[in-house]
Amino acid sequence: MKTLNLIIVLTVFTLCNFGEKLPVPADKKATKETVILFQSLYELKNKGVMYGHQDDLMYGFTWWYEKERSDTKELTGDYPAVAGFELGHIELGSERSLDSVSFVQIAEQIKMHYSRGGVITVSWHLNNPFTMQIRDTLSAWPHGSAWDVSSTEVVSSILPGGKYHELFNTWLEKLATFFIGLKDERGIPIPFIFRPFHEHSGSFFWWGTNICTDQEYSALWRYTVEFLREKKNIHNILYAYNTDRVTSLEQYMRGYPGDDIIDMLSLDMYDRGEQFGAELDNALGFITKDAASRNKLTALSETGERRGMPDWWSSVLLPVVSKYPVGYVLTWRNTYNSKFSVSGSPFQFYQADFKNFYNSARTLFLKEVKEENVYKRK
Ligand code: BMA
Repeated sequence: MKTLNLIIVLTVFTLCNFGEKLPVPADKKATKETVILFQSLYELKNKGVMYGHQDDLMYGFTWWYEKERSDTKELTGDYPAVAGFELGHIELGSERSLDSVSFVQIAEQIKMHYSRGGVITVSWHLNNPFTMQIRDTLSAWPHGSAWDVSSTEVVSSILPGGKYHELFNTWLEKLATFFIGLKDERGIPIPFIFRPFHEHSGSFFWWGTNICTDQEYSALWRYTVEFLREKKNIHNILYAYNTDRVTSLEQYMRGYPGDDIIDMLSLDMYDRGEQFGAELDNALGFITKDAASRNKLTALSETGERRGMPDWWSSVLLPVVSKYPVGYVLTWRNTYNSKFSVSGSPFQFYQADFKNFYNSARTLFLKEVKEENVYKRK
């Protein structure tokens, strides 16, 4: 009887412990800090939603690269928890991104945000490697850019065996070199979320649903991750799968590269009108549910307010993201425009309501996330 009791106690103990075990990143060789970041974010998504802002640390509506400056901080007194950065044109060997931001300065701010205890996410609007090669004297935007969807041969041309496969490898080499440079002062690689080939369900980038097959899209993802992970030995990246607006899980998952590649299921959705709240609710409902079943992170990785709506943050965005375990919401860049310096920032329009969003117990900005010590837990 005693032995039976002991067995029962031990079994219950083991099951409880097993139940508490936190999931790990897809990369089996992920660095210690990357595993801890993954697990911190996994738990944090049940506590609140982090606020993220693209290029927040690089420029604002009325200023350009001033080291400690941030539009978010100017409004709320705190930095965003998640800082977004864009690497478009790194593949060309350029010194500056497609948004004219210096890559050296991007690396500086990534290190800075990491040292402050914040979370980093990186996007990549890479050029079109296929159409870029076509001589076109009348060429005008979007010729050769990420937005050039004039050919359906792009993805197949850069996969192994394709005409531009070697060219694509040189692009990945340049990307890898930048990633390898992201180290802290002790030489420890800085963990970050990478969200390439984003908004797959749309057809406005050359990797979109109607421009390549689902198999090609998945192969592109797998090739890229394996290149960085296996060939370049980079193990400080969490990979975010991403689509634009979707109405079903089936649509969301088209081209999904696999749980051994992906760490985060993310969605981009901008408010284009009345139906947004219900559509976002529906999509976040099935995405967060599926993410839970796969032990993955979640995010609303790009969103933006409805034009002319001063209380969008508290009346539209917050109620929906509060319903689900969404890791972070990120709003896109405050495009620098010298004319705003004179006329004031367009941010002023929703300032008061952004503060409501900031003050909500559901939202997390940098100070709250810093306390969580997301890279180094006790
Ligand atoms: C887009 C726009 C572009 C920009 C790109 C990459 O959505 O903001 O102007 O070049 O993101 O940041």
